Amino acid sequence: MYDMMSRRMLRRWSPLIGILVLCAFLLWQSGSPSQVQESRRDDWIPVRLSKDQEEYVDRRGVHVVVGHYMGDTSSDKHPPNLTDALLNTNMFDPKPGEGKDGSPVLIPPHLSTRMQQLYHINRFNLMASDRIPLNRTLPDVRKKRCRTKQIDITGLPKTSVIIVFHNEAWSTLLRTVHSVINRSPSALLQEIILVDDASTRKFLGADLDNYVSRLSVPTKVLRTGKREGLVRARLLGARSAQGQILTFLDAHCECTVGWLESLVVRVAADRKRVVCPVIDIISDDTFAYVRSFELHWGAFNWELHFRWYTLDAAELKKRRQDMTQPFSTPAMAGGLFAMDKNFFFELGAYDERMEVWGGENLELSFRVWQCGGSVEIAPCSHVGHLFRKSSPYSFPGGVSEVLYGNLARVALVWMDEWKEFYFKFSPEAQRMRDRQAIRSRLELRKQLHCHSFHWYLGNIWPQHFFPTDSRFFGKIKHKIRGECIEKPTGKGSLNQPMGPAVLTRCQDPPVLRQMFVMNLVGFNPENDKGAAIMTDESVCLDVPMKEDTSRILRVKVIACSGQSRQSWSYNSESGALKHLSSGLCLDVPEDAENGLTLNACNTYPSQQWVMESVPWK
Ligand code: UD2
Ligand code: MN
Repeated sequence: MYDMMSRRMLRRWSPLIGILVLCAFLLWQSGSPSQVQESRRDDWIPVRLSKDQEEYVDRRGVHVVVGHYMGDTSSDKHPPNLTDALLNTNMFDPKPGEGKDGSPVLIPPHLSTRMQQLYHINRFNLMASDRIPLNRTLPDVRKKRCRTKQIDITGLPKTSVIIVFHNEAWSTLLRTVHSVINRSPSALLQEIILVDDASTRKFLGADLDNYVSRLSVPTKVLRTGKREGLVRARLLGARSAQGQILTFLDAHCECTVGWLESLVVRVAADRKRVVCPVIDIISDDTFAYVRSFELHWGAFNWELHFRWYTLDAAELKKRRQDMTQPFSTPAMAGGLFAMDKNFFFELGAYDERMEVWGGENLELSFRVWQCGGSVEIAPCSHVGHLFRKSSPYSFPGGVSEVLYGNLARVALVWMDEWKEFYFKFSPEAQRMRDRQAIRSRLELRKQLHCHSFHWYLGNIWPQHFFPTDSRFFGKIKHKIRGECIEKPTGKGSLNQPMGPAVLTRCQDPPVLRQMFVMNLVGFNPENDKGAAIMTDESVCLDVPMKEDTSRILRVKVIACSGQSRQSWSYNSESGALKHLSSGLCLDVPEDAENGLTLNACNTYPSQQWVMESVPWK
């Protein structure tokens, strides 16, 4: 499905992805159910695996891949023996107690061939899903303080829950619906609106209509008629909603107790708030419910791919005072949020020219922040979402055209001069740039008197690693060798790029992996305040100091932390790059292939660097 997406990307990452997927598989195979349950604690940390993939790793090393893997596996194109008859059969066959309390489903070995065949239909373990009852129980995964803190729901407005889907499995779709009904206060639930985006599965027709007509909460199925994509499908749902608040969910979610109260109470108190739950993980292999880490917030990288980042030290300190308090996030994942209905429409709803999948989450995040609202995560609201490694459905118009067309729109309408930065380094988006009709969205932005993207970066995401006018942006070149510092391809425990800072041949035209950003304050040799040397994915040049200082100090690329050991200053006259906490200078050792080092500052050519600016707009 995502096959045309990005061969370039894939070629680079496929060995790594393969290994990690295999590890995940082997670990799941070897893990007993109790092990998986044990790991449902605060010790889950989100890590970035590759451009389009997120992964969670617990402290014992269990991997769960949870992002969008846009892969070109040949079986994607030729699913094994998936006949129309099979695709159109509802195989829901619940076994009492299966998946109880969010526990994993273990398929008996004699069914594994069948299980693997069915996996291709939705790109998750359909057989496992079909064995779990629609009203399976889930643990209360909230923090203790969330459980004891009662939310008074009297007088709170009602919400319409909107779920769009294209060819979703019966069991995942209806388990979403039942989890909403079972675990929401009925006083807050106006209705459930299912929007069928031109599904072709037979069981999603009259059978679904009949089924929902008997539910205890008013539930309707709207149908787009032709494939519209998730944006226009959600719009159809939103326009027909009766509730004062809109709550969106993907069609493969499971809500846990307290999820809705924590969202609604925040929107009710300030109608310009967009409130997201913490998104937990439903395993695509076992359907185990895995609690995720609460201390992350959403943003994006230089290529406008959504990313989770961990809270920095200052934020953490603030949060520690009350871990139940919602915290703001520069961007939302996109699928799960509550928002005042009138505010949604006043603000321009969604960009109707966005197709199928992708980009709408950033577009809405930018629009909300830049035009006077806010986006936050409510840590007492937990909803599980089934993350898949690849998308099971078609992308009419072409994967690349669809995704980069959507992202080009985001950049053109909201990112001001940073759109040039994006297009300069994203040829896929550049190709879509001139095809976008955006006049009405620009008019909307003007009418709403929205802030600039400069304001957004500075005020909403001060930790950002994008170039600005007051920052150096470009290559860091070794004067004598003529080579450039490059970001490592290895991944750290938080799955941001991590490894030694190495020198490689300077690329022209410039490439993102050789590009660094540094506040210009660091250029002043008189001013020893120093600055971080950052690059894409929020990583920085760092020197983990050793106790034994007689050992060689290697310079690494590690997640930016704001710590002093990531502070540098540059002397443009001598060419020295000084590491402030040690007072040592960046040097190239004999074994340069093992990475750069720190040494006592001297005037030798090996310590001379040229900061070579690259225009970014
Ligand atoms: C994430 C979001 C998703 C959306 C997407 C970017 C979460 C958990 N999920 O990807 O909501 O913001 O990023 O666009 O934050 N669908 C349609 N018609 C289509 C395509 C999809 O109705 O043409 C439905 C689909 O059945 C599902 C929902 O839209 O219910 C989201 O799609 P997804 O689950 O493939 O997206 P996901 O979770 O990978
Ligand atoms: Mn989804």
